[in-house]
Amino acid sequence: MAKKTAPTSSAQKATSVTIHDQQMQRGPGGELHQFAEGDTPVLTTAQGGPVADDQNSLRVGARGPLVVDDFHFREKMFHFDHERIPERVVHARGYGAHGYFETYESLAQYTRADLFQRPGEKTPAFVRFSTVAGNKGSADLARDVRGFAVKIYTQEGNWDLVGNNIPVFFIQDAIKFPDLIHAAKQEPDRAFPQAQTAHDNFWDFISLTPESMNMVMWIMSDRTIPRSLRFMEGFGVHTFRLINAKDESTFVKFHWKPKLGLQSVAWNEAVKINGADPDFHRRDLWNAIQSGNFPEWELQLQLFDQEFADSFDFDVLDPTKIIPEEVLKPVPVGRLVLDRMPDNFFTETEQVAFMTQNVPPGIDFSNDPLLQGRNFSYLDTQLKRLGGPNFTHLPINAPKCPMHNFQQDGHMAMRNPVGRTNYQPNSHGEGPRESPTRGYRHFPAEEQGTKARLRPESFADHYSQARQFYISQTGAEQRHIASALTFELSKVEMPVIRERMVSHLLNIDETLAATVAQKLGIKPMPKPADAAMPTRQDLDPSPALSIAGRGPKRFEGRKLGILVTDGVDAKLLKGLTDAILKEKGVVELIAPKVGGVEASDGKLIEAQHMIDGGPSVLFDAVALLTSTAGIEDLVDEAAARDFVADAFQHCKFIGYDPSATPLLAKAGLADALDEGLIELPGEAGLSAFVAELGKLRIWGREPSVKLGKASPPVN
Ligand code: HDE
Repeated sequence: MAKKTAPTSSAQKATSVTIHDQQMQRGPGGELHQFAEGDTPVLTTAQGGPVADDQNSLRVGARGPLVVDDFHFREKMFHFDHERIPERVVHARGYGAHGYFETYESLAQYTRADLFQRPGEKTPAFVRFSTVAGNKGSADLARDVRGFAVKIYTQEGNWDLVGNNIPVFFIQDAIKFPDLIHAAKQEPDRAFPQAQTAHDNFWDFISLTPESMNMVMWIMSDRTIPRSLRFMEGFGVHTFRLINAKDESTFVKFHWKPKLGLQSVAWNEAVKINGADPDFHRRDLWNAIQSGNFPEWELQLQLFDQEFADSFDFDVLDPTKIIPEEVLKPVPVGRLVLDRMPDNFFTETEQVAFMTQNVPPGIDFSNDPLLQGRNFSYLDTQLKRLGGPNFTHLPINAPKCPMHNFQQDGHMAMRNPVGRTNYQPNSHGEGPRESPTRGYRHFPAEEQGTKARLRPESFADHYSQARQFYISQTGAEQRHIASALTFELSKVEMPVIRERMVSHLLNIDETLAATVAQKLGIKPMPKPADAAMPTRQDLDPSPALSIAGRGPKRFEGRKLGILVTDGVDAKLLKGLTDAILKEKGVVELIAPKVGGVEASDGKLIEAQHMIDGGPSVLFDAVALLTSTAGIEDLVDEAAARDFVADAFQHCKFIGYDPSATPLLAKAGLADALDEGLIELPGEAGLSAFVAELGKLRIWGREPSVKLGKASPPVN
């Protein structure tokens, strides 16, 4: 038996690796693999040639020039030089996961879409969440709309529902999209700010675009700073059509409702999370799925006919409007479960190509001008990003149902029709043919009118739903909107833009306008903006629009951070950990040293974070399980004080062992009498604490801690 030689180390001169027959094994496809050592496969070039030395380039003499014979070096470098593809022009930063969609009951009455026919059927899906404005490397907790793009691989073709976590949009006509995005992204001369709308260009465009006012209320609310991608709603935004086997149409709006409820962070917290963990959202999704806690959303449909559309307060084709859930109740029809992370981020999440025009038979478009414009745009963007027309050959984009057509060739063609016939009709009777019965049939809508550049009058009310959104929020949520507006506009240099925004706010809510104006120092109050239509005062609040109203009321899927020191009461720590796990929550320990602490029973307990690296912003609630001896070292640590002070100002529940009192005092909380500060030892303390955690936050505390200078007065 021949001996093999170990591969060279970087320090060594090149020596050859002997490949013996017995080191070759067959892979699943029958292909031969060479093995260098044990199970280690032999490194090869892209051509499959085995590589002897990947540490040293080929040269003449030890200190001589490199030579062009080195095809391995040339190929490796060539490939590296071409690793980047253009990032998405919008939604560049994103994170995806695989899963499935499961249908509850047959929807045959409304749609012939194959995935909705059979109860309990599971259809594979891929979801990509994203921010909009930031570049690929920007931080996760930017104040921004989140993309919620779902690709469902149905048996009759891929369905892409390319939605957002907000059900309305900024503009009514796709022709304004390039302007909106130019204004939102970094300003072109200075290339900042990154992933922020807090700058002149954005608010200049917005203040000159009254149709965006409803969306402005949504983006200034906590919806744009979600705690987790798992705690967000998703919306198809536009009105679509469902078409049944009799070619009858029902209008539909698509909603994804998170099983774990809605939750957002405080703005001051978002800013700190971006520093402490810029990958906060992707890490959270990764950890949840890898630990078997699969996030889940229910698909709910708002279904309506032409009669409802004609009688509704607003035009259902206007994407700056919602149909309140209290007016038209969404019907649950299935669930989306994410249960597998991609094997490779680039291959799947980066190369996935969503296109609004990907609809299977049974789902059709409405005349929403934004949707129609999108149907035109997405194909172009994929060509630019993925470099050729064959991006549907990539496994992440390829349908998972049989497919046949005569499209051929082009860059990177990975499959071509086989045989002589690559056209139809043909005399050979070969190849696929169209099917009028099974094929996609567009809804035969009657259309007529004069060709012109128009905006319908029915799109003219820009303030009524903005007001409705605002009055549907809790007091805390309203304060957050005022703070967000004040913060963003405080970054705007041109006073005229700030004043113009206040003029718009006057058409939405006078108190809101007055609060923002006062905080910005605007005097005297400007006049309300000219409005094409007066703001309706008769729209009822819609409780479904409040995040607080949609909280989970339980701690499931949330994270408790426990600050521990040497001497931590082992029984208390175990009791608390068990109670949280029972609630299906997660516990992470923060200690002065990441190596851990010695508990009261002498056992070593490892921590996940060192105090500097595990600030309380990373957790939904915190507990301080210290000992009298252990607390001494912590009291003077700025990171420990911030841990407690931040948890308090971000309105989190804080459970504490009495030995932590000096630290509470250092954080300025000695006299804080608050239902959210709970002393822990004893069964009663523990269960009271865990029971309270389901409330997630005590927003009522906020006015007393005054988050940042921009906080408006409590009203
Ligand atoms: Fe997009 N949008 N969009 N958009 N959009 C893109 O396609 C566009 C709009 C949305 O995770 C691009 O592949 C136009 C609304 C998501 O890969 C591009 C208009 C909504 C994603 C594009 C809109 C969205 C995109 C850029 C105005 C919510 C990320 C990269 C009519 C309903 C998908 C790409 C992913 C991506 C065009 C407006 C959602 C350029 C022209 C409204 C979630 O084609």
